[in-house]
Amino acid sequence: MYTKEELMLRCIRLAESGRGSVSPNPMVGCVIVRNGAIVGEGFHGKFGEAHAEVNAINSSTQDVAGSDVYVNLEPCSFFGKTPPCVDLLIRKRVRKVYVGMFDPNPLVNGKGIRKLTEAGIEVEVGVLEEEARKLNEAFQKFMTKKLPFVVLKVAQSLDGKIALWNGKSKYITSHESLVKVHELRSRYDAVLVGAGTVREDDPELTVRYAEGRSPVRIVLDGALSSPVDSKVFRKGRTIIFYSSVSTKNSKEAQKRLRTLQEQGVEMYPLRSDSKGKLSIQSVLKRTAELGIASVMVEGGGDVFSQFIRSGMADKLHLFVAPKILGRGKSFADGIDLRNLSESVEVDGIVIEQCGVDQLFTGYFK
Ligand code: AOF
Ligand code: ZN
Repeated sequence: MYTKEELMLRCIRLAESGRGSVSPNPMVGCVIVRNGAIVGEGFHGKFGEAHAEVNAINSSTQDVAGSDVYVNLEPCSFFGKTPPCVDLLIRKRVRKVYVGMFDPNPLVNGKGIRKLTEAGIEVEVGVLEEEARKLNEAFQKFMTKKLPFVVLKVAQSLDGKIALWNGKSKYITSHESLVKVHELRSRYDAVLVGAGTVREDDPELTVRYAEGRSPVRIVLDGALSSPVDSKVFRKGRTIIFYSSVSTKNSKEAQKRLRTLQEQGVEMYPLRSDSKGKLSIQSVLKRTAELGIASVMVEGGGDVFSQFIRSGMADKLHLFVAPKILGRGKSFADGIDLRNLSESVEVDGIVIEQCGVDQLFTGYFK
């Protein structure tokens, strides 16, 4: 006999198989149990395709009438790209549905559970709720705030430097950390860097040292100053956000704009301050409108500081290499506080070893 927690954990593991291909939909897994045995299981595998419950029912080796259904997200109750899962569960006359968490999608949010209950199906909500929420933390933010989940990925030395005084920063951390970074890139919808990082490091921002697909690349380039032959513009989907104001009267910027467009780069003008610095709020709003539910920010220092100052960063992955770089740049140099009481707090830090480095993961309060 399995416990309900074991079965929900199985749903979460199954759900993770959809990572990288279901966004901006949530990751969902489903297990069907009859007389104490698992008779069917499935997961949502691709955006626009069948939901976890449908796949689990279709995979079942037995009639599912009278069975217990485990699913990490409340079954949906509306016609989206697919018909409502609750209708299917009711039609199949299942006995009880164990749910990890409510669906934050306002089109569902409690309606799925109500419909099941009204049809006489028992429902228990909140099995491994914390784990279920963590799995779909990006979906939760995207659904409720209409903004992407924002993760800062920083690599620094023991003395807190992300680059030398002359800007050199490639590579501070170990090979194991590099592999981990590529794994992280494969999890998030997009990675974002500032034009300075494109100029200094010429990164590809693809997934090469881990399994999985490469993310969309986003470059914040207010003045459109990135070299048009940068690696980030060569393959895959790349987006540039630039300032409509600071590029308007520059012939040079207009020329780059056309060249990059011809290269297939997606270009979007945004609001900026008088110096051409883009508003983080408009960057994120536009990103969400493009259907991108999570973004990992990879630098540089100005960009990290801007995101922290905006209060719109959700999560931090901080790699710390056992080295001292001396005079150099920190990822938070752009934050200028007068009182310790204003310090930015990071919650629930977990520390992992990555080769000789340590990875600190936590959440901005
Ligand atoms: C479920 N099971 O496996 C998933 C659910 O456009 P659609 O039809 O794919 O609907 C997407 C919405 O359905 C999504 O925003 C979320 O509310 C829910 N996702 N629900 O019962 C699943 N992926
Ligand atoms: Zn569904």
